[in-house]
Amino acid sequence: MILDVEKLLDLATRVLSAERFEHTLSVAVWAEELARHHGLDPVKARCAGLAHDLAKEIPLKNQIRFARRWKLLNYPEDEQYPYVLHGPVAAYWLEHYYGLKDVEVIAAVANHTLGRPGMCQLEMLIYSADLTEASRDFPKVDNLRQSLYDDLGKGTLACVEHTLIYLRESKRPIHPLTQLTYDDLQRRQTTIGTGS
Ligand code: DGI
Ligand code: FE
Ligand code: FE
Repeated sequence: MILDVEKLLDLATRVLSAERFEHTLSVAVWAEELARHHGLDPVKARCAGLAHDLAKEIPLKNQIRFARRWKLLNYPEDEQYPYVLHGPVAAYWLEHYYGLKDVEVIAAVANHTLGRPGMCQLEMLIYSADLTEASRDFPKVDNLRQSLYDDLGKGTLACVEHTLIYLRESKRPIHPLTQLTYDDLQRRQTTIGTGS
C-alpha cells in the first residue's frame, strides 16, 4: 500500500494507549518539521513517526514470540532486553501483513530504538525525533533539538551519545547495535568532506 497518513493515524488510535498515542503524535509532528527543514519527505517522516511504536504495547512475551517466528533475533541481547524488539516487530508486521511498501519508512520504524550502522536520513530522523519530541524533558534536550535542526547527522550522533551516557549512568547494559551505530555516525562525521 502507498503511504496513507489517515490509515496509520487510525491504526495508532486503535492500538495505543492515550499516553503512547500522544507521544506518537508528538514524534510525527516533530519528525515532519525536521524533515521539511532538511528537505526530506515530510509525508514519509509523519508516517514513520505515526508507525514507530505500534508494537510497543504488545506484551513482551508475545513480542519475543513474533520476533522468533519472523527471524528478527540477531543478537543474544535482543532476547535479554526484549523492550528493544518493538521496532523490528512493528516494521515486519507493517511490511508483511499491512502491505506497506516504503523501504525507508519500514527501516525507520525497525531501527528507531537502536539505530544501525549505515542509517539513511529518515532512520536518523525517527531515532532522534523519538528521543527529543516536545514532551521529552531532560536537561540537555533543548541542545539536542537545536543540534538536530542545525545538522541531522551531528544531531543524531549527539542523540546516540546521550543514550549511551544515560545507559551507562543508569547501569543498564548497552546493546551492541547502539555502540555500532555510534561508531558509524562518528566515522561518518570524520570522513565527511574526504569523499569516503
Ligand atoms: O519506545 P520509546 O519508549 O518511545 O523509546 P525507544 O524505542 O527509543 O526506547 C525503548 C527503550 O530502549 C528505552 O528504555 C531505552 C532502551 N534502549 C535504547 N538503547 C538501548 C536500550 N536499552 C538497552 N538495554 N541497551 C541499549 O543499547
Ligand atoms: Fe520505541
Ligand atoms: Fe517512541
